[in-house]
Amino acid sequence: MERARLLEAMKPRMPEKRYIHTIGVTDTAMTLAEKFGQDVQKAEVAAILHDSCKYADKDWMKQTIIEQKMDPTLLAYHHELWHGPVGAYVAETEFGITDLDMLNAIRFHTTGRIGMSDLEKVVYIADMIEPNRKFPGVDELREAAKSMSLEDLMITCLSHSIQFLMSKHQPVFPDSFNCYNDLLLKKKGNL
Ligand code: DGI
Ligand code: FE
Ligand code: FE
Repeated sequence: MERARLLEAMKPRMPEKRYIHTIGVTDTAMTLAEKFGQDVQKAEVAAILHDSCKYADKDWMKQTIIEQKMDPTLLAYHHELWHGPVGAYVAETEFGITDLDMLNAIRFHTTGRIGMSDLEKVVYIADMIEPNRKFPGVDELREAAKSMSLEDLMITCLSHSIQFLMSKHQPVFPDSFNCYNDLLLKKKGNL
């Protein structure tokens, strides 16, 4: 079975706590995909693979970003931002994922981006609200997930992340701000 095979492949790549998070994201992403009319199997596989590079070697990730001609801006920002784009590369090259939507869901799961697809939003939100996450405000986000539209939920989760980073005076990757503005302007009907 694809799920079992892929989950087994994640085990040696991460500590147990992250593996448990991966299962939580997977189940949450499947529930959200079902709720919001998205492909449940695509959500499942993208979620299983989303943090495959969370503990990858930093120098190797840096080299991959350069060699694969990924956004060079990434290198100026915290290495935490590298595991999504590099994870998408690994999903394609090591796990044979060819579906662009699934690859983008992995690629942009940390930052969001302009023009996110619904599948990308599902994985982004699942990553934040899966049952093992513990941070102030997470219960409110879980509650919001019960009633809000996918768009409003994405705006709520993203603005929580951006505000958290800003409260600690950490740099915010431009894709996150651009995503935030894109979602709000589309909601207003200006785009
Ligand atoms: O990999 P996870 O922990 O499951 O979640 P994630 O992929 O959303 O990564 C969260 C980490 O990334 C967290 O330590 C905050 C950091 N992060 C997310 N967006 C930004 C960021 N750090 C900086 N400096 N700038 C960002 O825009
Ligand atoms: Fe992540
Ligand atoms: Fe994650």
